[in-house]
Amino acid sequence: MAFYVGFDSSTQSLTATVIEAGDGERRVILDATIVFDDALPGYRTRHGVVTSDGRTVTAPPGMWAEALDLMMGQLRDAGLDLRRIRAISGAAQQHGSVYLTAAAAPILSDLNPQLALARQLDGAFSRAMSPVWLDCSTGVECRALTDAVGGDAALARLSGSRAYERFTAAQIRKFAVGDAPAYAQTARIHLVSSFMASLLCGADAPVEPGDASGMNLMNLETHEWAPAALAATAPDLLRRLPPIRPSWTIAGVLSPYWQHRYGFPPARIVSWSGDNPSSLVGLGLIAEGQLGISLGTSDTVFAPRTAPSTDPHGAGHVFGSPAGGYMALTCFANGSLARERIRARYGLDWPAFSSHLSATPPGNGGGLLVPWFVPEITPGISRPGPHRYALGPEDAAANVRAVVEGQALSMRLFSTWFAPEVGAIRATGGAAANREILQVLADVFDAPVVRIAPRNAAALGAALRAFHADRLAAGESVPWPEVVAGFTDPAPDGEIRPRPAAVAVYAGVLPRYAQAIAALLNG
Ligand code: ADP
Ligand code: XUL
Repeated sequence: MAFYVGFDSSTQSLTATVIEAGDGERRVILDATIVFDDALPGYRTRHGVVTSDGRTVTAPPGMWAEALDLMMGQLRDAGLDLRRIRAISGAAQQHGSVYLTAAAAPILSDLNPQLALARQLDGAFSRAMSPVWLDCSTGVECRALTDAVGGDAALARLSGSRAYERFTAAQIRKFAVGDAPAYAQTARIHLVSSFMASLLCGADAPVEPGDASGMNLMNLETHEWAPAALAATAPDLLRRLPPIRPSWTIAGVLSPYWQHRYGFPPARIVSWSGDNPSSLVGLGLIAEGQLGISLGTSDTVFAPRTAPSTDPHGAGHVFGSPAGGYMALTCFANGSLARERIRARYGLDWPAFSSHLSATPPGNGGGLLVPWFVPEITPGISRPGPHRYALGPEDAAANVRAVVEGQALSMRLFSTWFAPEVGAIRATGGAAANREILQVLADVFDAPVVRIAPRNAAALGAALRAFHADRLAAGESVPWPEVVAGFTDPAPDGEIRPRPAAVAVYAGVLPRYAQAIAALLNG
């Protein structure tokens, strides 16, 4: 049977998930991760990024390329029968952008298999560092875009979101205005996703509607670049953007570099998507009704939607779904980074963090924490600072509970616009390994939380998308429920049920937490 590879090029790491799929057995056969800070220390990232002035957050695109090269070597060495790989796709952190010179296209199409990939990319980048989703340095650019397009509501109707600092339009504008000569040298602006796909095909890959809707540049309904948004962003932008093609587009085949360097076959390369849209597929959320929560570097809450209706309060997004239709999403910057701040402050490892959660009561005896350790996306807070209420900073256990409760309450509060009632939650991301954290989510949302067996839903979603697109290209349209069947079923020990007494406590805490946030926003 055929193998399909899915990558997840996320903030802190690159994961590859290989599945076997077809008519018979369906299983995950390999799952490998390269952590950027550990494997590639020469790039001097911390948690995969470089933060300069607290607001400008970037990453070196050469690091992502080098990680891909390392990972392809690991797949070769894993003892897989590479010849059975039929198609490859991927997911990447959303919104980040990669700026290529005119020299990039010939470099990518003519890579020397004797030499490492990253060494050959000199001259390919017109912007050395790529802005990533944690960046919040583009307030001025967001205002200019909003004014030009006719206000927050008009931009949200057009593109699925009001202007956001991390979205690609504002980042492109900052570069075009701040470094016009380098912008003039830019022949192509890729998303991280389409950049990675281009490395695999050795040619320019398209973007797809799921990830393109994180740019503030695409008309969400027609899936075309929106002329008004392009004009308000930067001069002569259209020719610098890749075409938008359906998510199941075959972007090309694996280039000779990978074939000769590692012995891969000319597998089909399917358009890469964003990590959240890909997680939607990897969690099996292909029909309305269930909620997904990803506890990665960011925390995100999302759900599939048939209509593109946006958040009336402007705090969330609507993206295209790579399975067709739409998805609603709310994103929090203070996810794992905030949990790790608390963990580091009290010198805890994850088991000790979990023990503190188990030893403290739901509601935390009234102690609350609004966990804005870094500038927050939802709600938009540019001046960070955690805010404690009836909570002493010296009590490690109470602070552990408070950070997790504050995050779960925020997730509940800011997802009611698309999920007023929650039937069940499917969880993924590094922190979904932590049962005690998931228990707090189950109690706050009053809904069971299930995990699926594969660890990384974004990479699994990419492998499933590769399978779907490969079959489609061969003339067989496999319905999505069949694509995900057998891969996204709840893990045997996976379900965490809400506890009625805790649910009642949180029903009382939620309005208090909402008031605290409202006061901070007004103050
Ligand atoms: P991303 O895909 O955004 O790079 P991941 O989904 O891989 O991030 O999650 C990485 C994070 O998971 C780490 O930064 C760490 O904080 C968190 N993590 C890992 N194990 C645990 C655990 N047992 N409990 C809580 N958090 C954990
Ligand atoms: C979503 C977002 C983050 C990144 C993280 O809008 O900004 O979840 O995709 O990888």
